[in-house]
Amino acid sequence: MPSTHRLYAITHSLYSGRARAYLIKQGIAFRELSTGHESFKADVLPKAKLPTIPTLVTPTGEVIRDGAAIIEHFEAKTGRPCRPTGPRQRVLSALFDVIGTDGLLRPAMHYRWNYKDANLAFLKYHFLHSQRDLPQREEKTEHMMERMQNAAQMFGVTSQSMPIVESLYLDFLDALNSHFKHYPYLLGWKPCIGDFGLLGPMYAHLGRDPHPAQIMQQRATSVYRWVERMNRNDQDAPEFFNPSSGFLADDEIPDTLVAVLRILAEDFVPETRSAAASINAWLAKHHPEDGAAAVGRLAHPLGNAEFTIRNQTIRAVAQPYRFYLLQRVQSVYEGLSADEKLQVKKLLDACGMTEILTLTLNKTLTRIDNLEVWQS
Ligand SMILES: N[C@@H](CCC(=O)N[C@@H](CS)C(=O)NCC(=O)O)C(=O)O
Repeated sequence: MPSTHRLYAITHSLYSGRARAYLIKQGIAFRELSTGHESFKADVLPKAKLPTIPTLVTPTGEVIRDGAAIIEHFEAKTGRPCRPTGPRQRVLSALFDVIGTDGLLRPAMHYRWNYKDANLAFLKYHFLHSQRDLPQREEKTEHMMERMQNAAQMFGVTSQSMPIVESLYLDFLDALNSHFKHYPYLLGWKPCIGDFGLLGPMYAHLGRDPHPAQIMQQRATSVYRWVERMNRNDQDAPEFFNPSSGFLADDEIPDTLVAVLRILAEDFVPETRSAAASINAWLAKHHPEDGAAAVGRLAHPLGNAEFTIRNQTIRAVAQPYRFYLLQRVQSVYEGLSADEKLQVKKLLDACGMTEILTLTLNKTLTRIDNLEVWQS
């Protein structure tokens, strides 16, 4: 029996970056393998249900597919070191997890696939080497890369929307850079769940592909340092001369973080509102049974979100996974006392994010046997 965890992942994958950083930060020993490894199809996939990465195999053989589930597996066993206890910090940590996992796919896909001159050779290396050296490796690589190139368009990047996608991302990057000049992590001196979610798009795509990595290095060095820091086991904060430990005291939320969220709210809120309406219309029409798969290859397309930001209409695929994670934010809020709810509402008002508390689907999403499924 193997004595260490196996993480099926790959360097250039968005969701892998989130789980990998968690394992590194928590000091959990693991060996990373690509899904091209023969053990994946034979031993792991039957239990993982979908061929997505990251997928973890524990030393006892348990298979956990999905980054959020991998992190939850360890958090539940170790007293939740990455979940803040203060109500405001707890809500923002969970919110950054949703935004990172689902809210920044547009700039991530755009800066990867729409700057081919700078990025293509680098990407080709990674897509090619995620597979074993079998006869059809070249054709398979072409096919995989072609499929992913449509992703930018699916998430709403067109020649008309491109300038808005870029200006929104650069405003966000500048604001995040101002925050990381003051603190090494989102909520102070150690990473919270939200740091790991946010790292997804900020590592493999925006912090590592040649063109966006150069933007980050040159324009937002403190963000670039955070990306590096999130992939190291220690605190890695030598530029802070009086470092503390833990989350900020007294449930403090720095103004710099409010400024970041105000920018993120510009598309996150209207997109979530429209995606909820679209998926709810799909639910009303299709009445999926309890237990039916809600995401991934087993699900049918559920429609699009359409919304206008900075005078530009954007049309992007509506994904239930956003609501799977948003449910967590909403359930943290529901569990608070009346006084705590007031504090959180005041904070979300300042961030332009209050509406996310009430944007829900008409069915719940839950996880059974490594799949997100619908439930009444
Ligand atoms: N909800 C999953 C999504 C994972 C996911 O979609 N991963 C991508 C790579 S970044 C993948 O495996 N795509 C392959 C496919 O969908 O066939 C998670 O958060 O782990």
